[in-house]
Amino acid sequence: MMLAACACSMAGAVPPPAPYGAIPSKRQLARERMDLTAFLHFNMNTFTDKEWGYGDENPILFHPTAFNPDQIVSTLKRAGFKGVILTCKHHDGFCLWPTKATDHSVTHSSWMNGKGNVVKAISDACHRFHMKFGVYLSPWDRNNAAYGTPAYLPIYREQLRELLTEFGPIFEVWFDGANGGDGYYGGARETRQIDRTTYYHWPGTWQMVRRLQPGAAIFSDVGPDLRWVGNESGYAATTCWQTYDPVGPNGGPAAPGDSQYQTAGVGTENGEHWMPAECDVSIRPGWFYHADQDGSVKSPQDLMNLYFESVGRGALLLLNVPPDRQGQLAAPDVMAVTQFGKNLRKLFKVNLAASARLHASNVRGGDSAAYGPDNLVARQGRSYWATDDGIAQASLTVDFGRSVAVDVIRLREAISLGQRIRGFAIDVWENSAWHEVATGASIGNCRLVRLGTPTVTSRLRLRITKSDACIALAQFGVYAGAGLGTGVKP
Ligand code: FUL
Repeated sequence: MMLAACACSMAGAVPPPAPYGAIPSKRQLARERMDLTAFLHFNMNTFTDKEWGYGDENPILFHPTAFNPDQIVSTLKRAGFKGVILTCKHHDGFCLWPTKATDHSVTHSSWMNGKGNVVKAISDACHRFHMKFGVYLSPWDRNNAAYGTPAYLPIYREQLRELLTEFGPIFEVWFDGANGGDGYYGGARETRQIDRTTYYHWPGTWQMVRRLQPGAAIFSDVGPDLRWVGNESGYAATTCWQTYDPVGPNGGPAAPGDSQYQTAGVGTENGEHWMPAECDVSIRPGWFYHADQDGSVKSPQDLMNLYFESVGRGALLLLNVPPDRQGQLAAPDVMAVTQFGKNLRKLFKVNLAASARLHASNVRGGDSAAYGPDNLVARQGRSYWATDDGIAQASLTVDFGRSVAVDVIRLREAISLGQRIRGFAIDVWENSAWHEVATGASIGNCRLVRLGTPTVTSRLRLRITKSDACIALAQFGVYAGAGLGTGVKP
């Protein structure tokens, strides 16, 4: 008894690693844990077969024939998505809820005699299916007569206020970067340009989000919580830092619309701001549903590749699955996301490292209970393997005790302590020697390594080759490809 008590108090005495550099806020941490979310591009364009409406569309055209929010949300839930973001207003200005801030909304649609409310229906379905709900409210409004003048800002903010106060908790607010150009503008039919840095008073708008929905992550080209990855194809750079310091034109402050195509995918190593990348991509060629694209839906294997190139590089995947004119997900999309979800679950079902013997070359303070490698395979909790201060290179050996087919390795840093690791390598034991099979630089929230060629081995080794502070790794997973075309077929 005495001894056990003594060991406990000694374990408690080893202090945790100090955080390093920029660290995530609570809302960013919660958002990063979601990994996979869905975008719903569903609005006027669905009915006009367009991608960008001009703003002069007659509201009566919005008329889903069999709107079924439960079908949409439950399909995505079953496939493993953790939340959905709805295009409550796209660039054409049509609002999917009965807003008081413009007449251009469902109130003037023939659908449900003007009594429909898509935002409420989808957010209610999300609550029913335990999915999180987020909103996209296009800053650019090609319908509104006031767009381009100072009178538009209060209108935009009022729409945002309604969205943030009438539909329960919001997990993400998506601010698009497309800004100004030609449009209907209340009948003026002209081109209007705005100064994207000053026009929307972004700091004030973001403050409003903070006040009304403190848990919501704010996305834009330049954060502040999540950054655009710089492409709409769904991939992050192979090395993708969680930190990013966007720079505006001429070195000034950066605003949404200041697309940083070249730098956003990589981020800023050791940057000042924690701002992980989000990869938005559509399951179809377009963002909105077009019947003639039913044959061009991405396959489950395409989706798996996207997952590896986004989530697997420390970014988030926001996959657009656009409802059709009925107001449901179309059959090819349902099939693709459902199979993708099954494949994902199958792939990550058994962590081979959980039943292996793990040995770390260094354990912080020698305290295995608090910082030992077994924490890497713990199912729950926020525990991690950590090394002593000053130990920035270390190795972890995984002994399976038998030959196993290995295809995918998943690493996660303890990101609440910042992004620390700058280099790693994976070795497999073959012919009585270690052979390096993969290397990388960034880990962050998640790093997936596909070994590519079938690898049957009894031992595996992870080497952290470079870290800016002592190592704090939260997860080490080893998975067989399960015949999913990711490599080994066991
Ligand atoms: C872009 C928009 O212009 C597209 O229509 C779409 O909404 C995409 C997600 O963002 O900037």
